[in-house]
Amino acid sequence: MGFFEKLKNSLGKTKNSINEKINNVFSVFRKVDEELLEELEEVLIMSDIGMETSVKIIDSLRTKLKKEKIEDEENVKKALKEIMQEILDVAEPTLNLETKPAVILVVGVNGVGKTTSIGKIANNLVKQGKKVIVASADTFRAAATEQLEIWCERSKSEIVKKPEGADPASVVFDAITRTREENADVLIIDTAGRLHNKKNLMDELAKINKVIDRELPESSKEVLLVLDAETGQNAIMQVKAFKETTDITGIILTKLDGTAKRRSCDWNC
Ligand SMILES: Nc1nc2c(ncn2[C@@H]2O[C@H](COP(=O)(O)OP(=O)(O)O)[C@@H](O)[C@H]2O)c(=O)[nH]1
Ligand SMILES: [Mg+2]
Repeated sequence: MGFFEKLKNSLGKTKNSINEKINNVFSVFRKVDEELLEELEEVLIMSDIGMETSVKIIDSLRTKLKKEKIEDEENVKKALKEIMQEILDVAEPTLNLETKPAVILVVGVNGVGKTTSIGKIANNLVKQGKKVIVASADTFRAAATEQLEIWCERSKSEIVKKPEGADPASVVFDAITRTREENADVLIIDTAGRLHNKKNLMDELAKINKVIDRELPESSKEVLLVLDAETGQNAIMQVKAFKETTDITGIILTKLDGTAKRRSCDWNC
């Protein structure tokens, strides 16, 4: 993926316009001058990168262009890319998946986007050539497993499931067995998120964690808490609740596109 492509993807709402706007500025490129730098700064600010960061990026660009005596369009673009890459850190967020197998446990309340995010992660990992097993430990509703199955088909990863109502930790146990048999690279675990029965949910997660730690003590383990970007204050409550039982290693922020309530295929296909 090209740099601006990555940037587009990481900026949610602004994604369609930034590439175009930067190209527009360069399409009338004549020479390096304050006007050019101001226009670029404006594009960045308008693209929600934030005033402070935008100013920082352009200040660095100004210094670099001067110091390295860069005057042609191509190298100005290149310098801008490098600086943005450094300051925005738009490289793919890296998961610690050093061991084989590695485990990703995905937690969060109902409807935040756990299953959807798992579909995307599985897809990315498979594209990188990894073998992925997905455990459907949301056994609360049969529909949850069906939804995950669709994502697994799309991403070409294998699902391990049990009938509705089965013990989630036992699904995880089976999935670990399957991961070993298949010599898979990554095991991703989908979990239930109903909070109206918080104690049950947390007990369930504790049990899942126990199985992972017992069966795969040497494995890298990411515990990703999924939060809906539109949740506001309640997100803090959610972090607190999950932190009690699980050592969260990362957060997935969903629905940054601001179009919640649409069905999965509308925004992703
Ligand atoms: N607009 C938008 N919708 C999302 C996103 N992630 C998930 N959804 C939708 O939110 C709903 C719940 O997602 P799901 O993955 O089933 O959540 P789960 O209950 O945490 O597994 C579905 O309709 C998804 O299509 C996102 O990033 N943007
Ligand atoms: Mg789900």
